[in-house]
Amino acid sequence: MGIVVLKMGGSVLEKLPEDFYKSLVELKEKKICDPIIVHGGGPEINQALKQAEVESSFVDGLRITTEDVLKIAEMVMSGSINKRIVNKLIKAEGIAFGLSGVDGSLLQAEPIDPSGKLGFVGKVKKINDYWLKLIMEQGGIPVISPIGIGKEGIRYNINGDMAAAAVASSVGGKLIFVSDIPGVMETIDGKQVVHSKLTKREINSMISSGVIYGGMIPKVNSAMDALSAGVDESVIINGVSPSDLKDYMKGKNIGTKIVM
Ligand code: X2W
Repeated sequence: MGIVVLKMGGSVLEKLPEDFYKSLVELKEKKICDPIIVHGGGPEINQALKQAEVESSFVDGLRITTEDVLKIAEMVMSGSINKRIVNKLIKAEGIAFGLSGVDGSLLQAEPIDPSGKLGFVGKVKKINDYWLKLIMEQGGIPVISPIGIGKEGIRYNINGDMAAAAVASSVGGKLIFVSDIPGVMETIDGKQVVHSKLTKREINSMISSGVIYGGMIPKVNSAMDALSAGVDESVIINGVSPSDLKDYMKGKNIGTKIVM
């Protein structure tokens, strides 16, 4: 049974139907795959920061993380979102374990920018995937919040896409970016088409021409990084359509595959 790491970003979380969680539980029970969830939470962190009147800004898609920002990011992702996903999986009659990268030193991190300009933004240095294997062997689905732990107990805010790519590289699984669109789309001769496969070169030219833009850029970049780090397959699929995940697992041509 192959491992599948699913990255669920903050903007898609509330849109995923109950059926999506049921499909995940079923795939695990039928031993079709072993899912691991890595989630984000950008929009909810924004909201909580606004409420707390804490300023934050982004550099190249990464949130500059002061001590105050880190506290709120951890509270929102490890405290609230993580437990909500676990709850949804349990409601779908699955076994789910929520853990942050701090628990069991799961995501060992270091500053992404040694100059310190980004504050407590981390990148994954090493993964203690022993815990993930233990949970999976006992029938559980691990749900990971991307807060990492470094030297002397310093915690780091890690971009969710990057954390998911690191987990997938470490456990040697497929990496699925769960989105609310069917994949990378383009209008050709007045018709919207979904690209079923894109190479690194094609992606770079689509970024330069503006076909791939905004939040899709970090996604495709993380997908490409994951491939370079040894992940066998990276794909963007639509989680809002209940059949897409199952169809993808059945080997149908679903979503956009990113290849070298
Ligand atoms: C992200 C973590 C959450 C995230 C942040 O603070 O927003 C950094 O930027 P999405 O919903 O997957 O975008 N961390 C360092 O990645 O959320």
